[in-house]
Amino acid sequence: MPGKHAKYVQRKITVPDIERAKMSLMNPAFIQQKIDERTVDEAAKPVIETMLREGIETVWDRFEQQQPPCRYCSEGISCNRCAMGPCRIIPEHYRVRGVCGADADLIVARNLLDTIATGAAAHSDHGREIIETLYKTAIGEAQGYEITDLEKLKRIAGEFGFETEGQSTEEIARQVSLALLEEYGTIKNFIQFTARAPQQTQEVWDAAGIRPRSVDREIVDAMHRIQMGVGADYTTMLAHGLRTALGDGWGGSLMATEISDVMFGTPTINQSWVNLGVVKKDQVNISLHGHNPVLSEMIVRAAEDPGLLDLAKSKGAAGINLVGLCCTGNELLMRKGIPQAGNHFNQELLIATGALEVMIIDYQCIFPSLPRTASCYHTHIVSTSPKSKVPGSLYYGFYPETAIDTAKEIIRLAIENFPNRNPDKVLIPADPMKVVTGFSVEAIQAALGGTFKPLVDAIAAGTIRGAAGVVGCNNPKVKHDYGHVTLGKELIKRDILLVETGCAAIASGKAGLLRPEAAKLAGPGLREICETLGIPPVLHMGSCVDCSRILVLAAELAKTLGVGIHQLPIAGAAPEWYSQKAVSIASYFVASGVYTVLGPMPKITGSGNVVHLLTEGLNDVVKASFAVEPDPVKAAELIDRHIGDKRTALGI
Ligand code: SF4
Ligand code: MSK
Repeated sequence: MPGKHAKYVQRKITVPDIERAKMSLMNPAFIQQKIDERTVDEAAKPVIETMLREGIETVWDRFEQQQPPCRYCSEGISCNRCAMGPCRIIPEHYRVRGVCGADADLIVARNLLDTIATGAAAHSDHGREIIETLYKTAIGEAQGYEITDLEKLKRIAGEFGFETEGQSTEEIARQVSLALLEEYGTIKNFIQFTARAPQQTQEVWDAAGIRPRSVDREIVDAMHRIQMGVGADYTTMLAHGLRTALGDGWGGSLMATEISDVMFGTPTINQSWVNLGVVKKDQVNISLHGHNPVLSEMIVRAAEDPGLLDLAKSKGAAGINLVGLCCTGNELLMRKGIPQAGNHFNQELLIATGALEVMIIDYQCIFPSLPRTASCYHTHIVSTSPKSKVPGSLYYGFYPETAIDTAKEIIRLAIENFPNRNPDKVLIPADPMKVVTGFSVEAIQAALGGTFKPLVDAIAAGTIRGAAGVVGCNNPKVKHDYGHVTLGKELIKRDILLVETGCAAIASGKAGLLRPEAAKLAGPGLREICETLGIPPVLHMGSCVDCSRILVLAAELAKTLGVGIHQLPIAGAAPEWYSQKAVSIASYFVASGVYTVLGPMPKITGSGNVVHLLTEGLNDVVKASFAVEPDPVKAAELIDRHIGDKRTALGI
């Protein structure tokens, strides 16, 4: 296979802290303290213990090695943007401007705009690849793909004014995919899907001058502004950050979600399992890690191939077990009920179960060090995207034209690797936790009887006080899953319905909050609604790009109520965020009118003006703002108070 390269040969992983941990084996209290500091995920704990004892490095070890962090970088007042620098703002040493003359406000705003644009680009480029696959499917050049949700495809065609009557499915798909690809650089000066927002929200954008003109244009404009000698006013830099993020939320991400639904099916409510216990001792285990369902959907199909199942049996395996990780996993869990091994900080631990034959990665949120971890086991890391070739992995370039063939080749590699498993190293640490998933906007609407009115009525009556979108990642600055789970429990207790995506949703799943039985942890109103409908109090809405589903849901609720999104008793939260993508998500939530509370502090504290603008000033611009609260109990109080204020303003 062209481009493939040999598996990384790993020297023994040794780092001082790990060595200390190994030496402390005689001190079980040391090991226990480390585990307790690191996670609340019960299935993860025995695996972390094994990795500590074996001296296998994890994200937590690397985090400890990086302490203490640079103060200037942490506050956002270091700049490495041009060759006159690097520069730092150190007021106590009279260094109040970089070499070019940029002050703290500008340096902080410029760094933040860079971060937002990076996140928006990642989501949107992912969306573009899915649309390109739809186009190739339409013209007969993609192998194994089909159009699954024709109704949604026609609905989108209608939004662009295309006639679908009498047209073949392929022709509609061709027209829609070309129209969506054009949205990346459209000259009509607005992104079509922004028209899905309530009129009042669109008016806010137009008054602020932040309705996105096209996906790529706002990202390129952001890159232009952060070039030395362009953007000089922190306020316009931040306003452009909101515009860029809106191009992600109502553009790149929403297109990714919609076309993934068209191709692979709009999720419906279904049941599955999560945590590291989904790995099976007697089967060939393959994990799918990353974000893009274009690859993983084909792996799912290829894994059903009778020839491959026979091959697995001939190697002594009872079958082929696919498990998800991060957002590729979320996509499969939502649509296919494929079990999910965990979220971001479970990726190294999954390898350390010793029972994983292959970890397939596409892109985003993948630790570049995974081959180092895998070298301690028999696991192969298989990278598949030319954008994300990881040194030490086996590279199988994945392209829609040869999708099924490549998928089968990777599965064959996993099967051939099964006999190399060392049974003495296998550690399947827990029984899997049941989850109910698949809450697309359409599935929620169907569960409510075809209209959002019952939900709006329940909110108006106060049975449900409001809703919160809890999203985002894991970050070693927060104990793994503690922020998500604590915030979730605190909010449902207050009769606030949760909609979740990404690693937040999986944290809730592992903690049992995605089961209808979790209704007993909710306040009386929410509990009653959940028990009547047989749904959990925390609804899993999908992957990171599916935060766009939360926007669409908010838009539908606002339209049903006849208000702008900013008037709804809703909020957003990202208690353990780490990624640039999460910054873009939080920014498009706020720009769409959703008050959003972050856990870890963004790198902005070096500018009081920027902090003030983001936490207060934006209320005058987009009628919503950010807050930062690392303590999830206090974050719940902030959200509760905000929802109370919005209810009062609505007179409900
Ligand atoms: Fe320094 Fe200005 Fe260059 Fe940044 S852009 S490195 S602040 S001279
Ligand atoms: S995977 S962006 S760690 S949610 Fe989408 Fe999780 Fe955050 Fe990645």
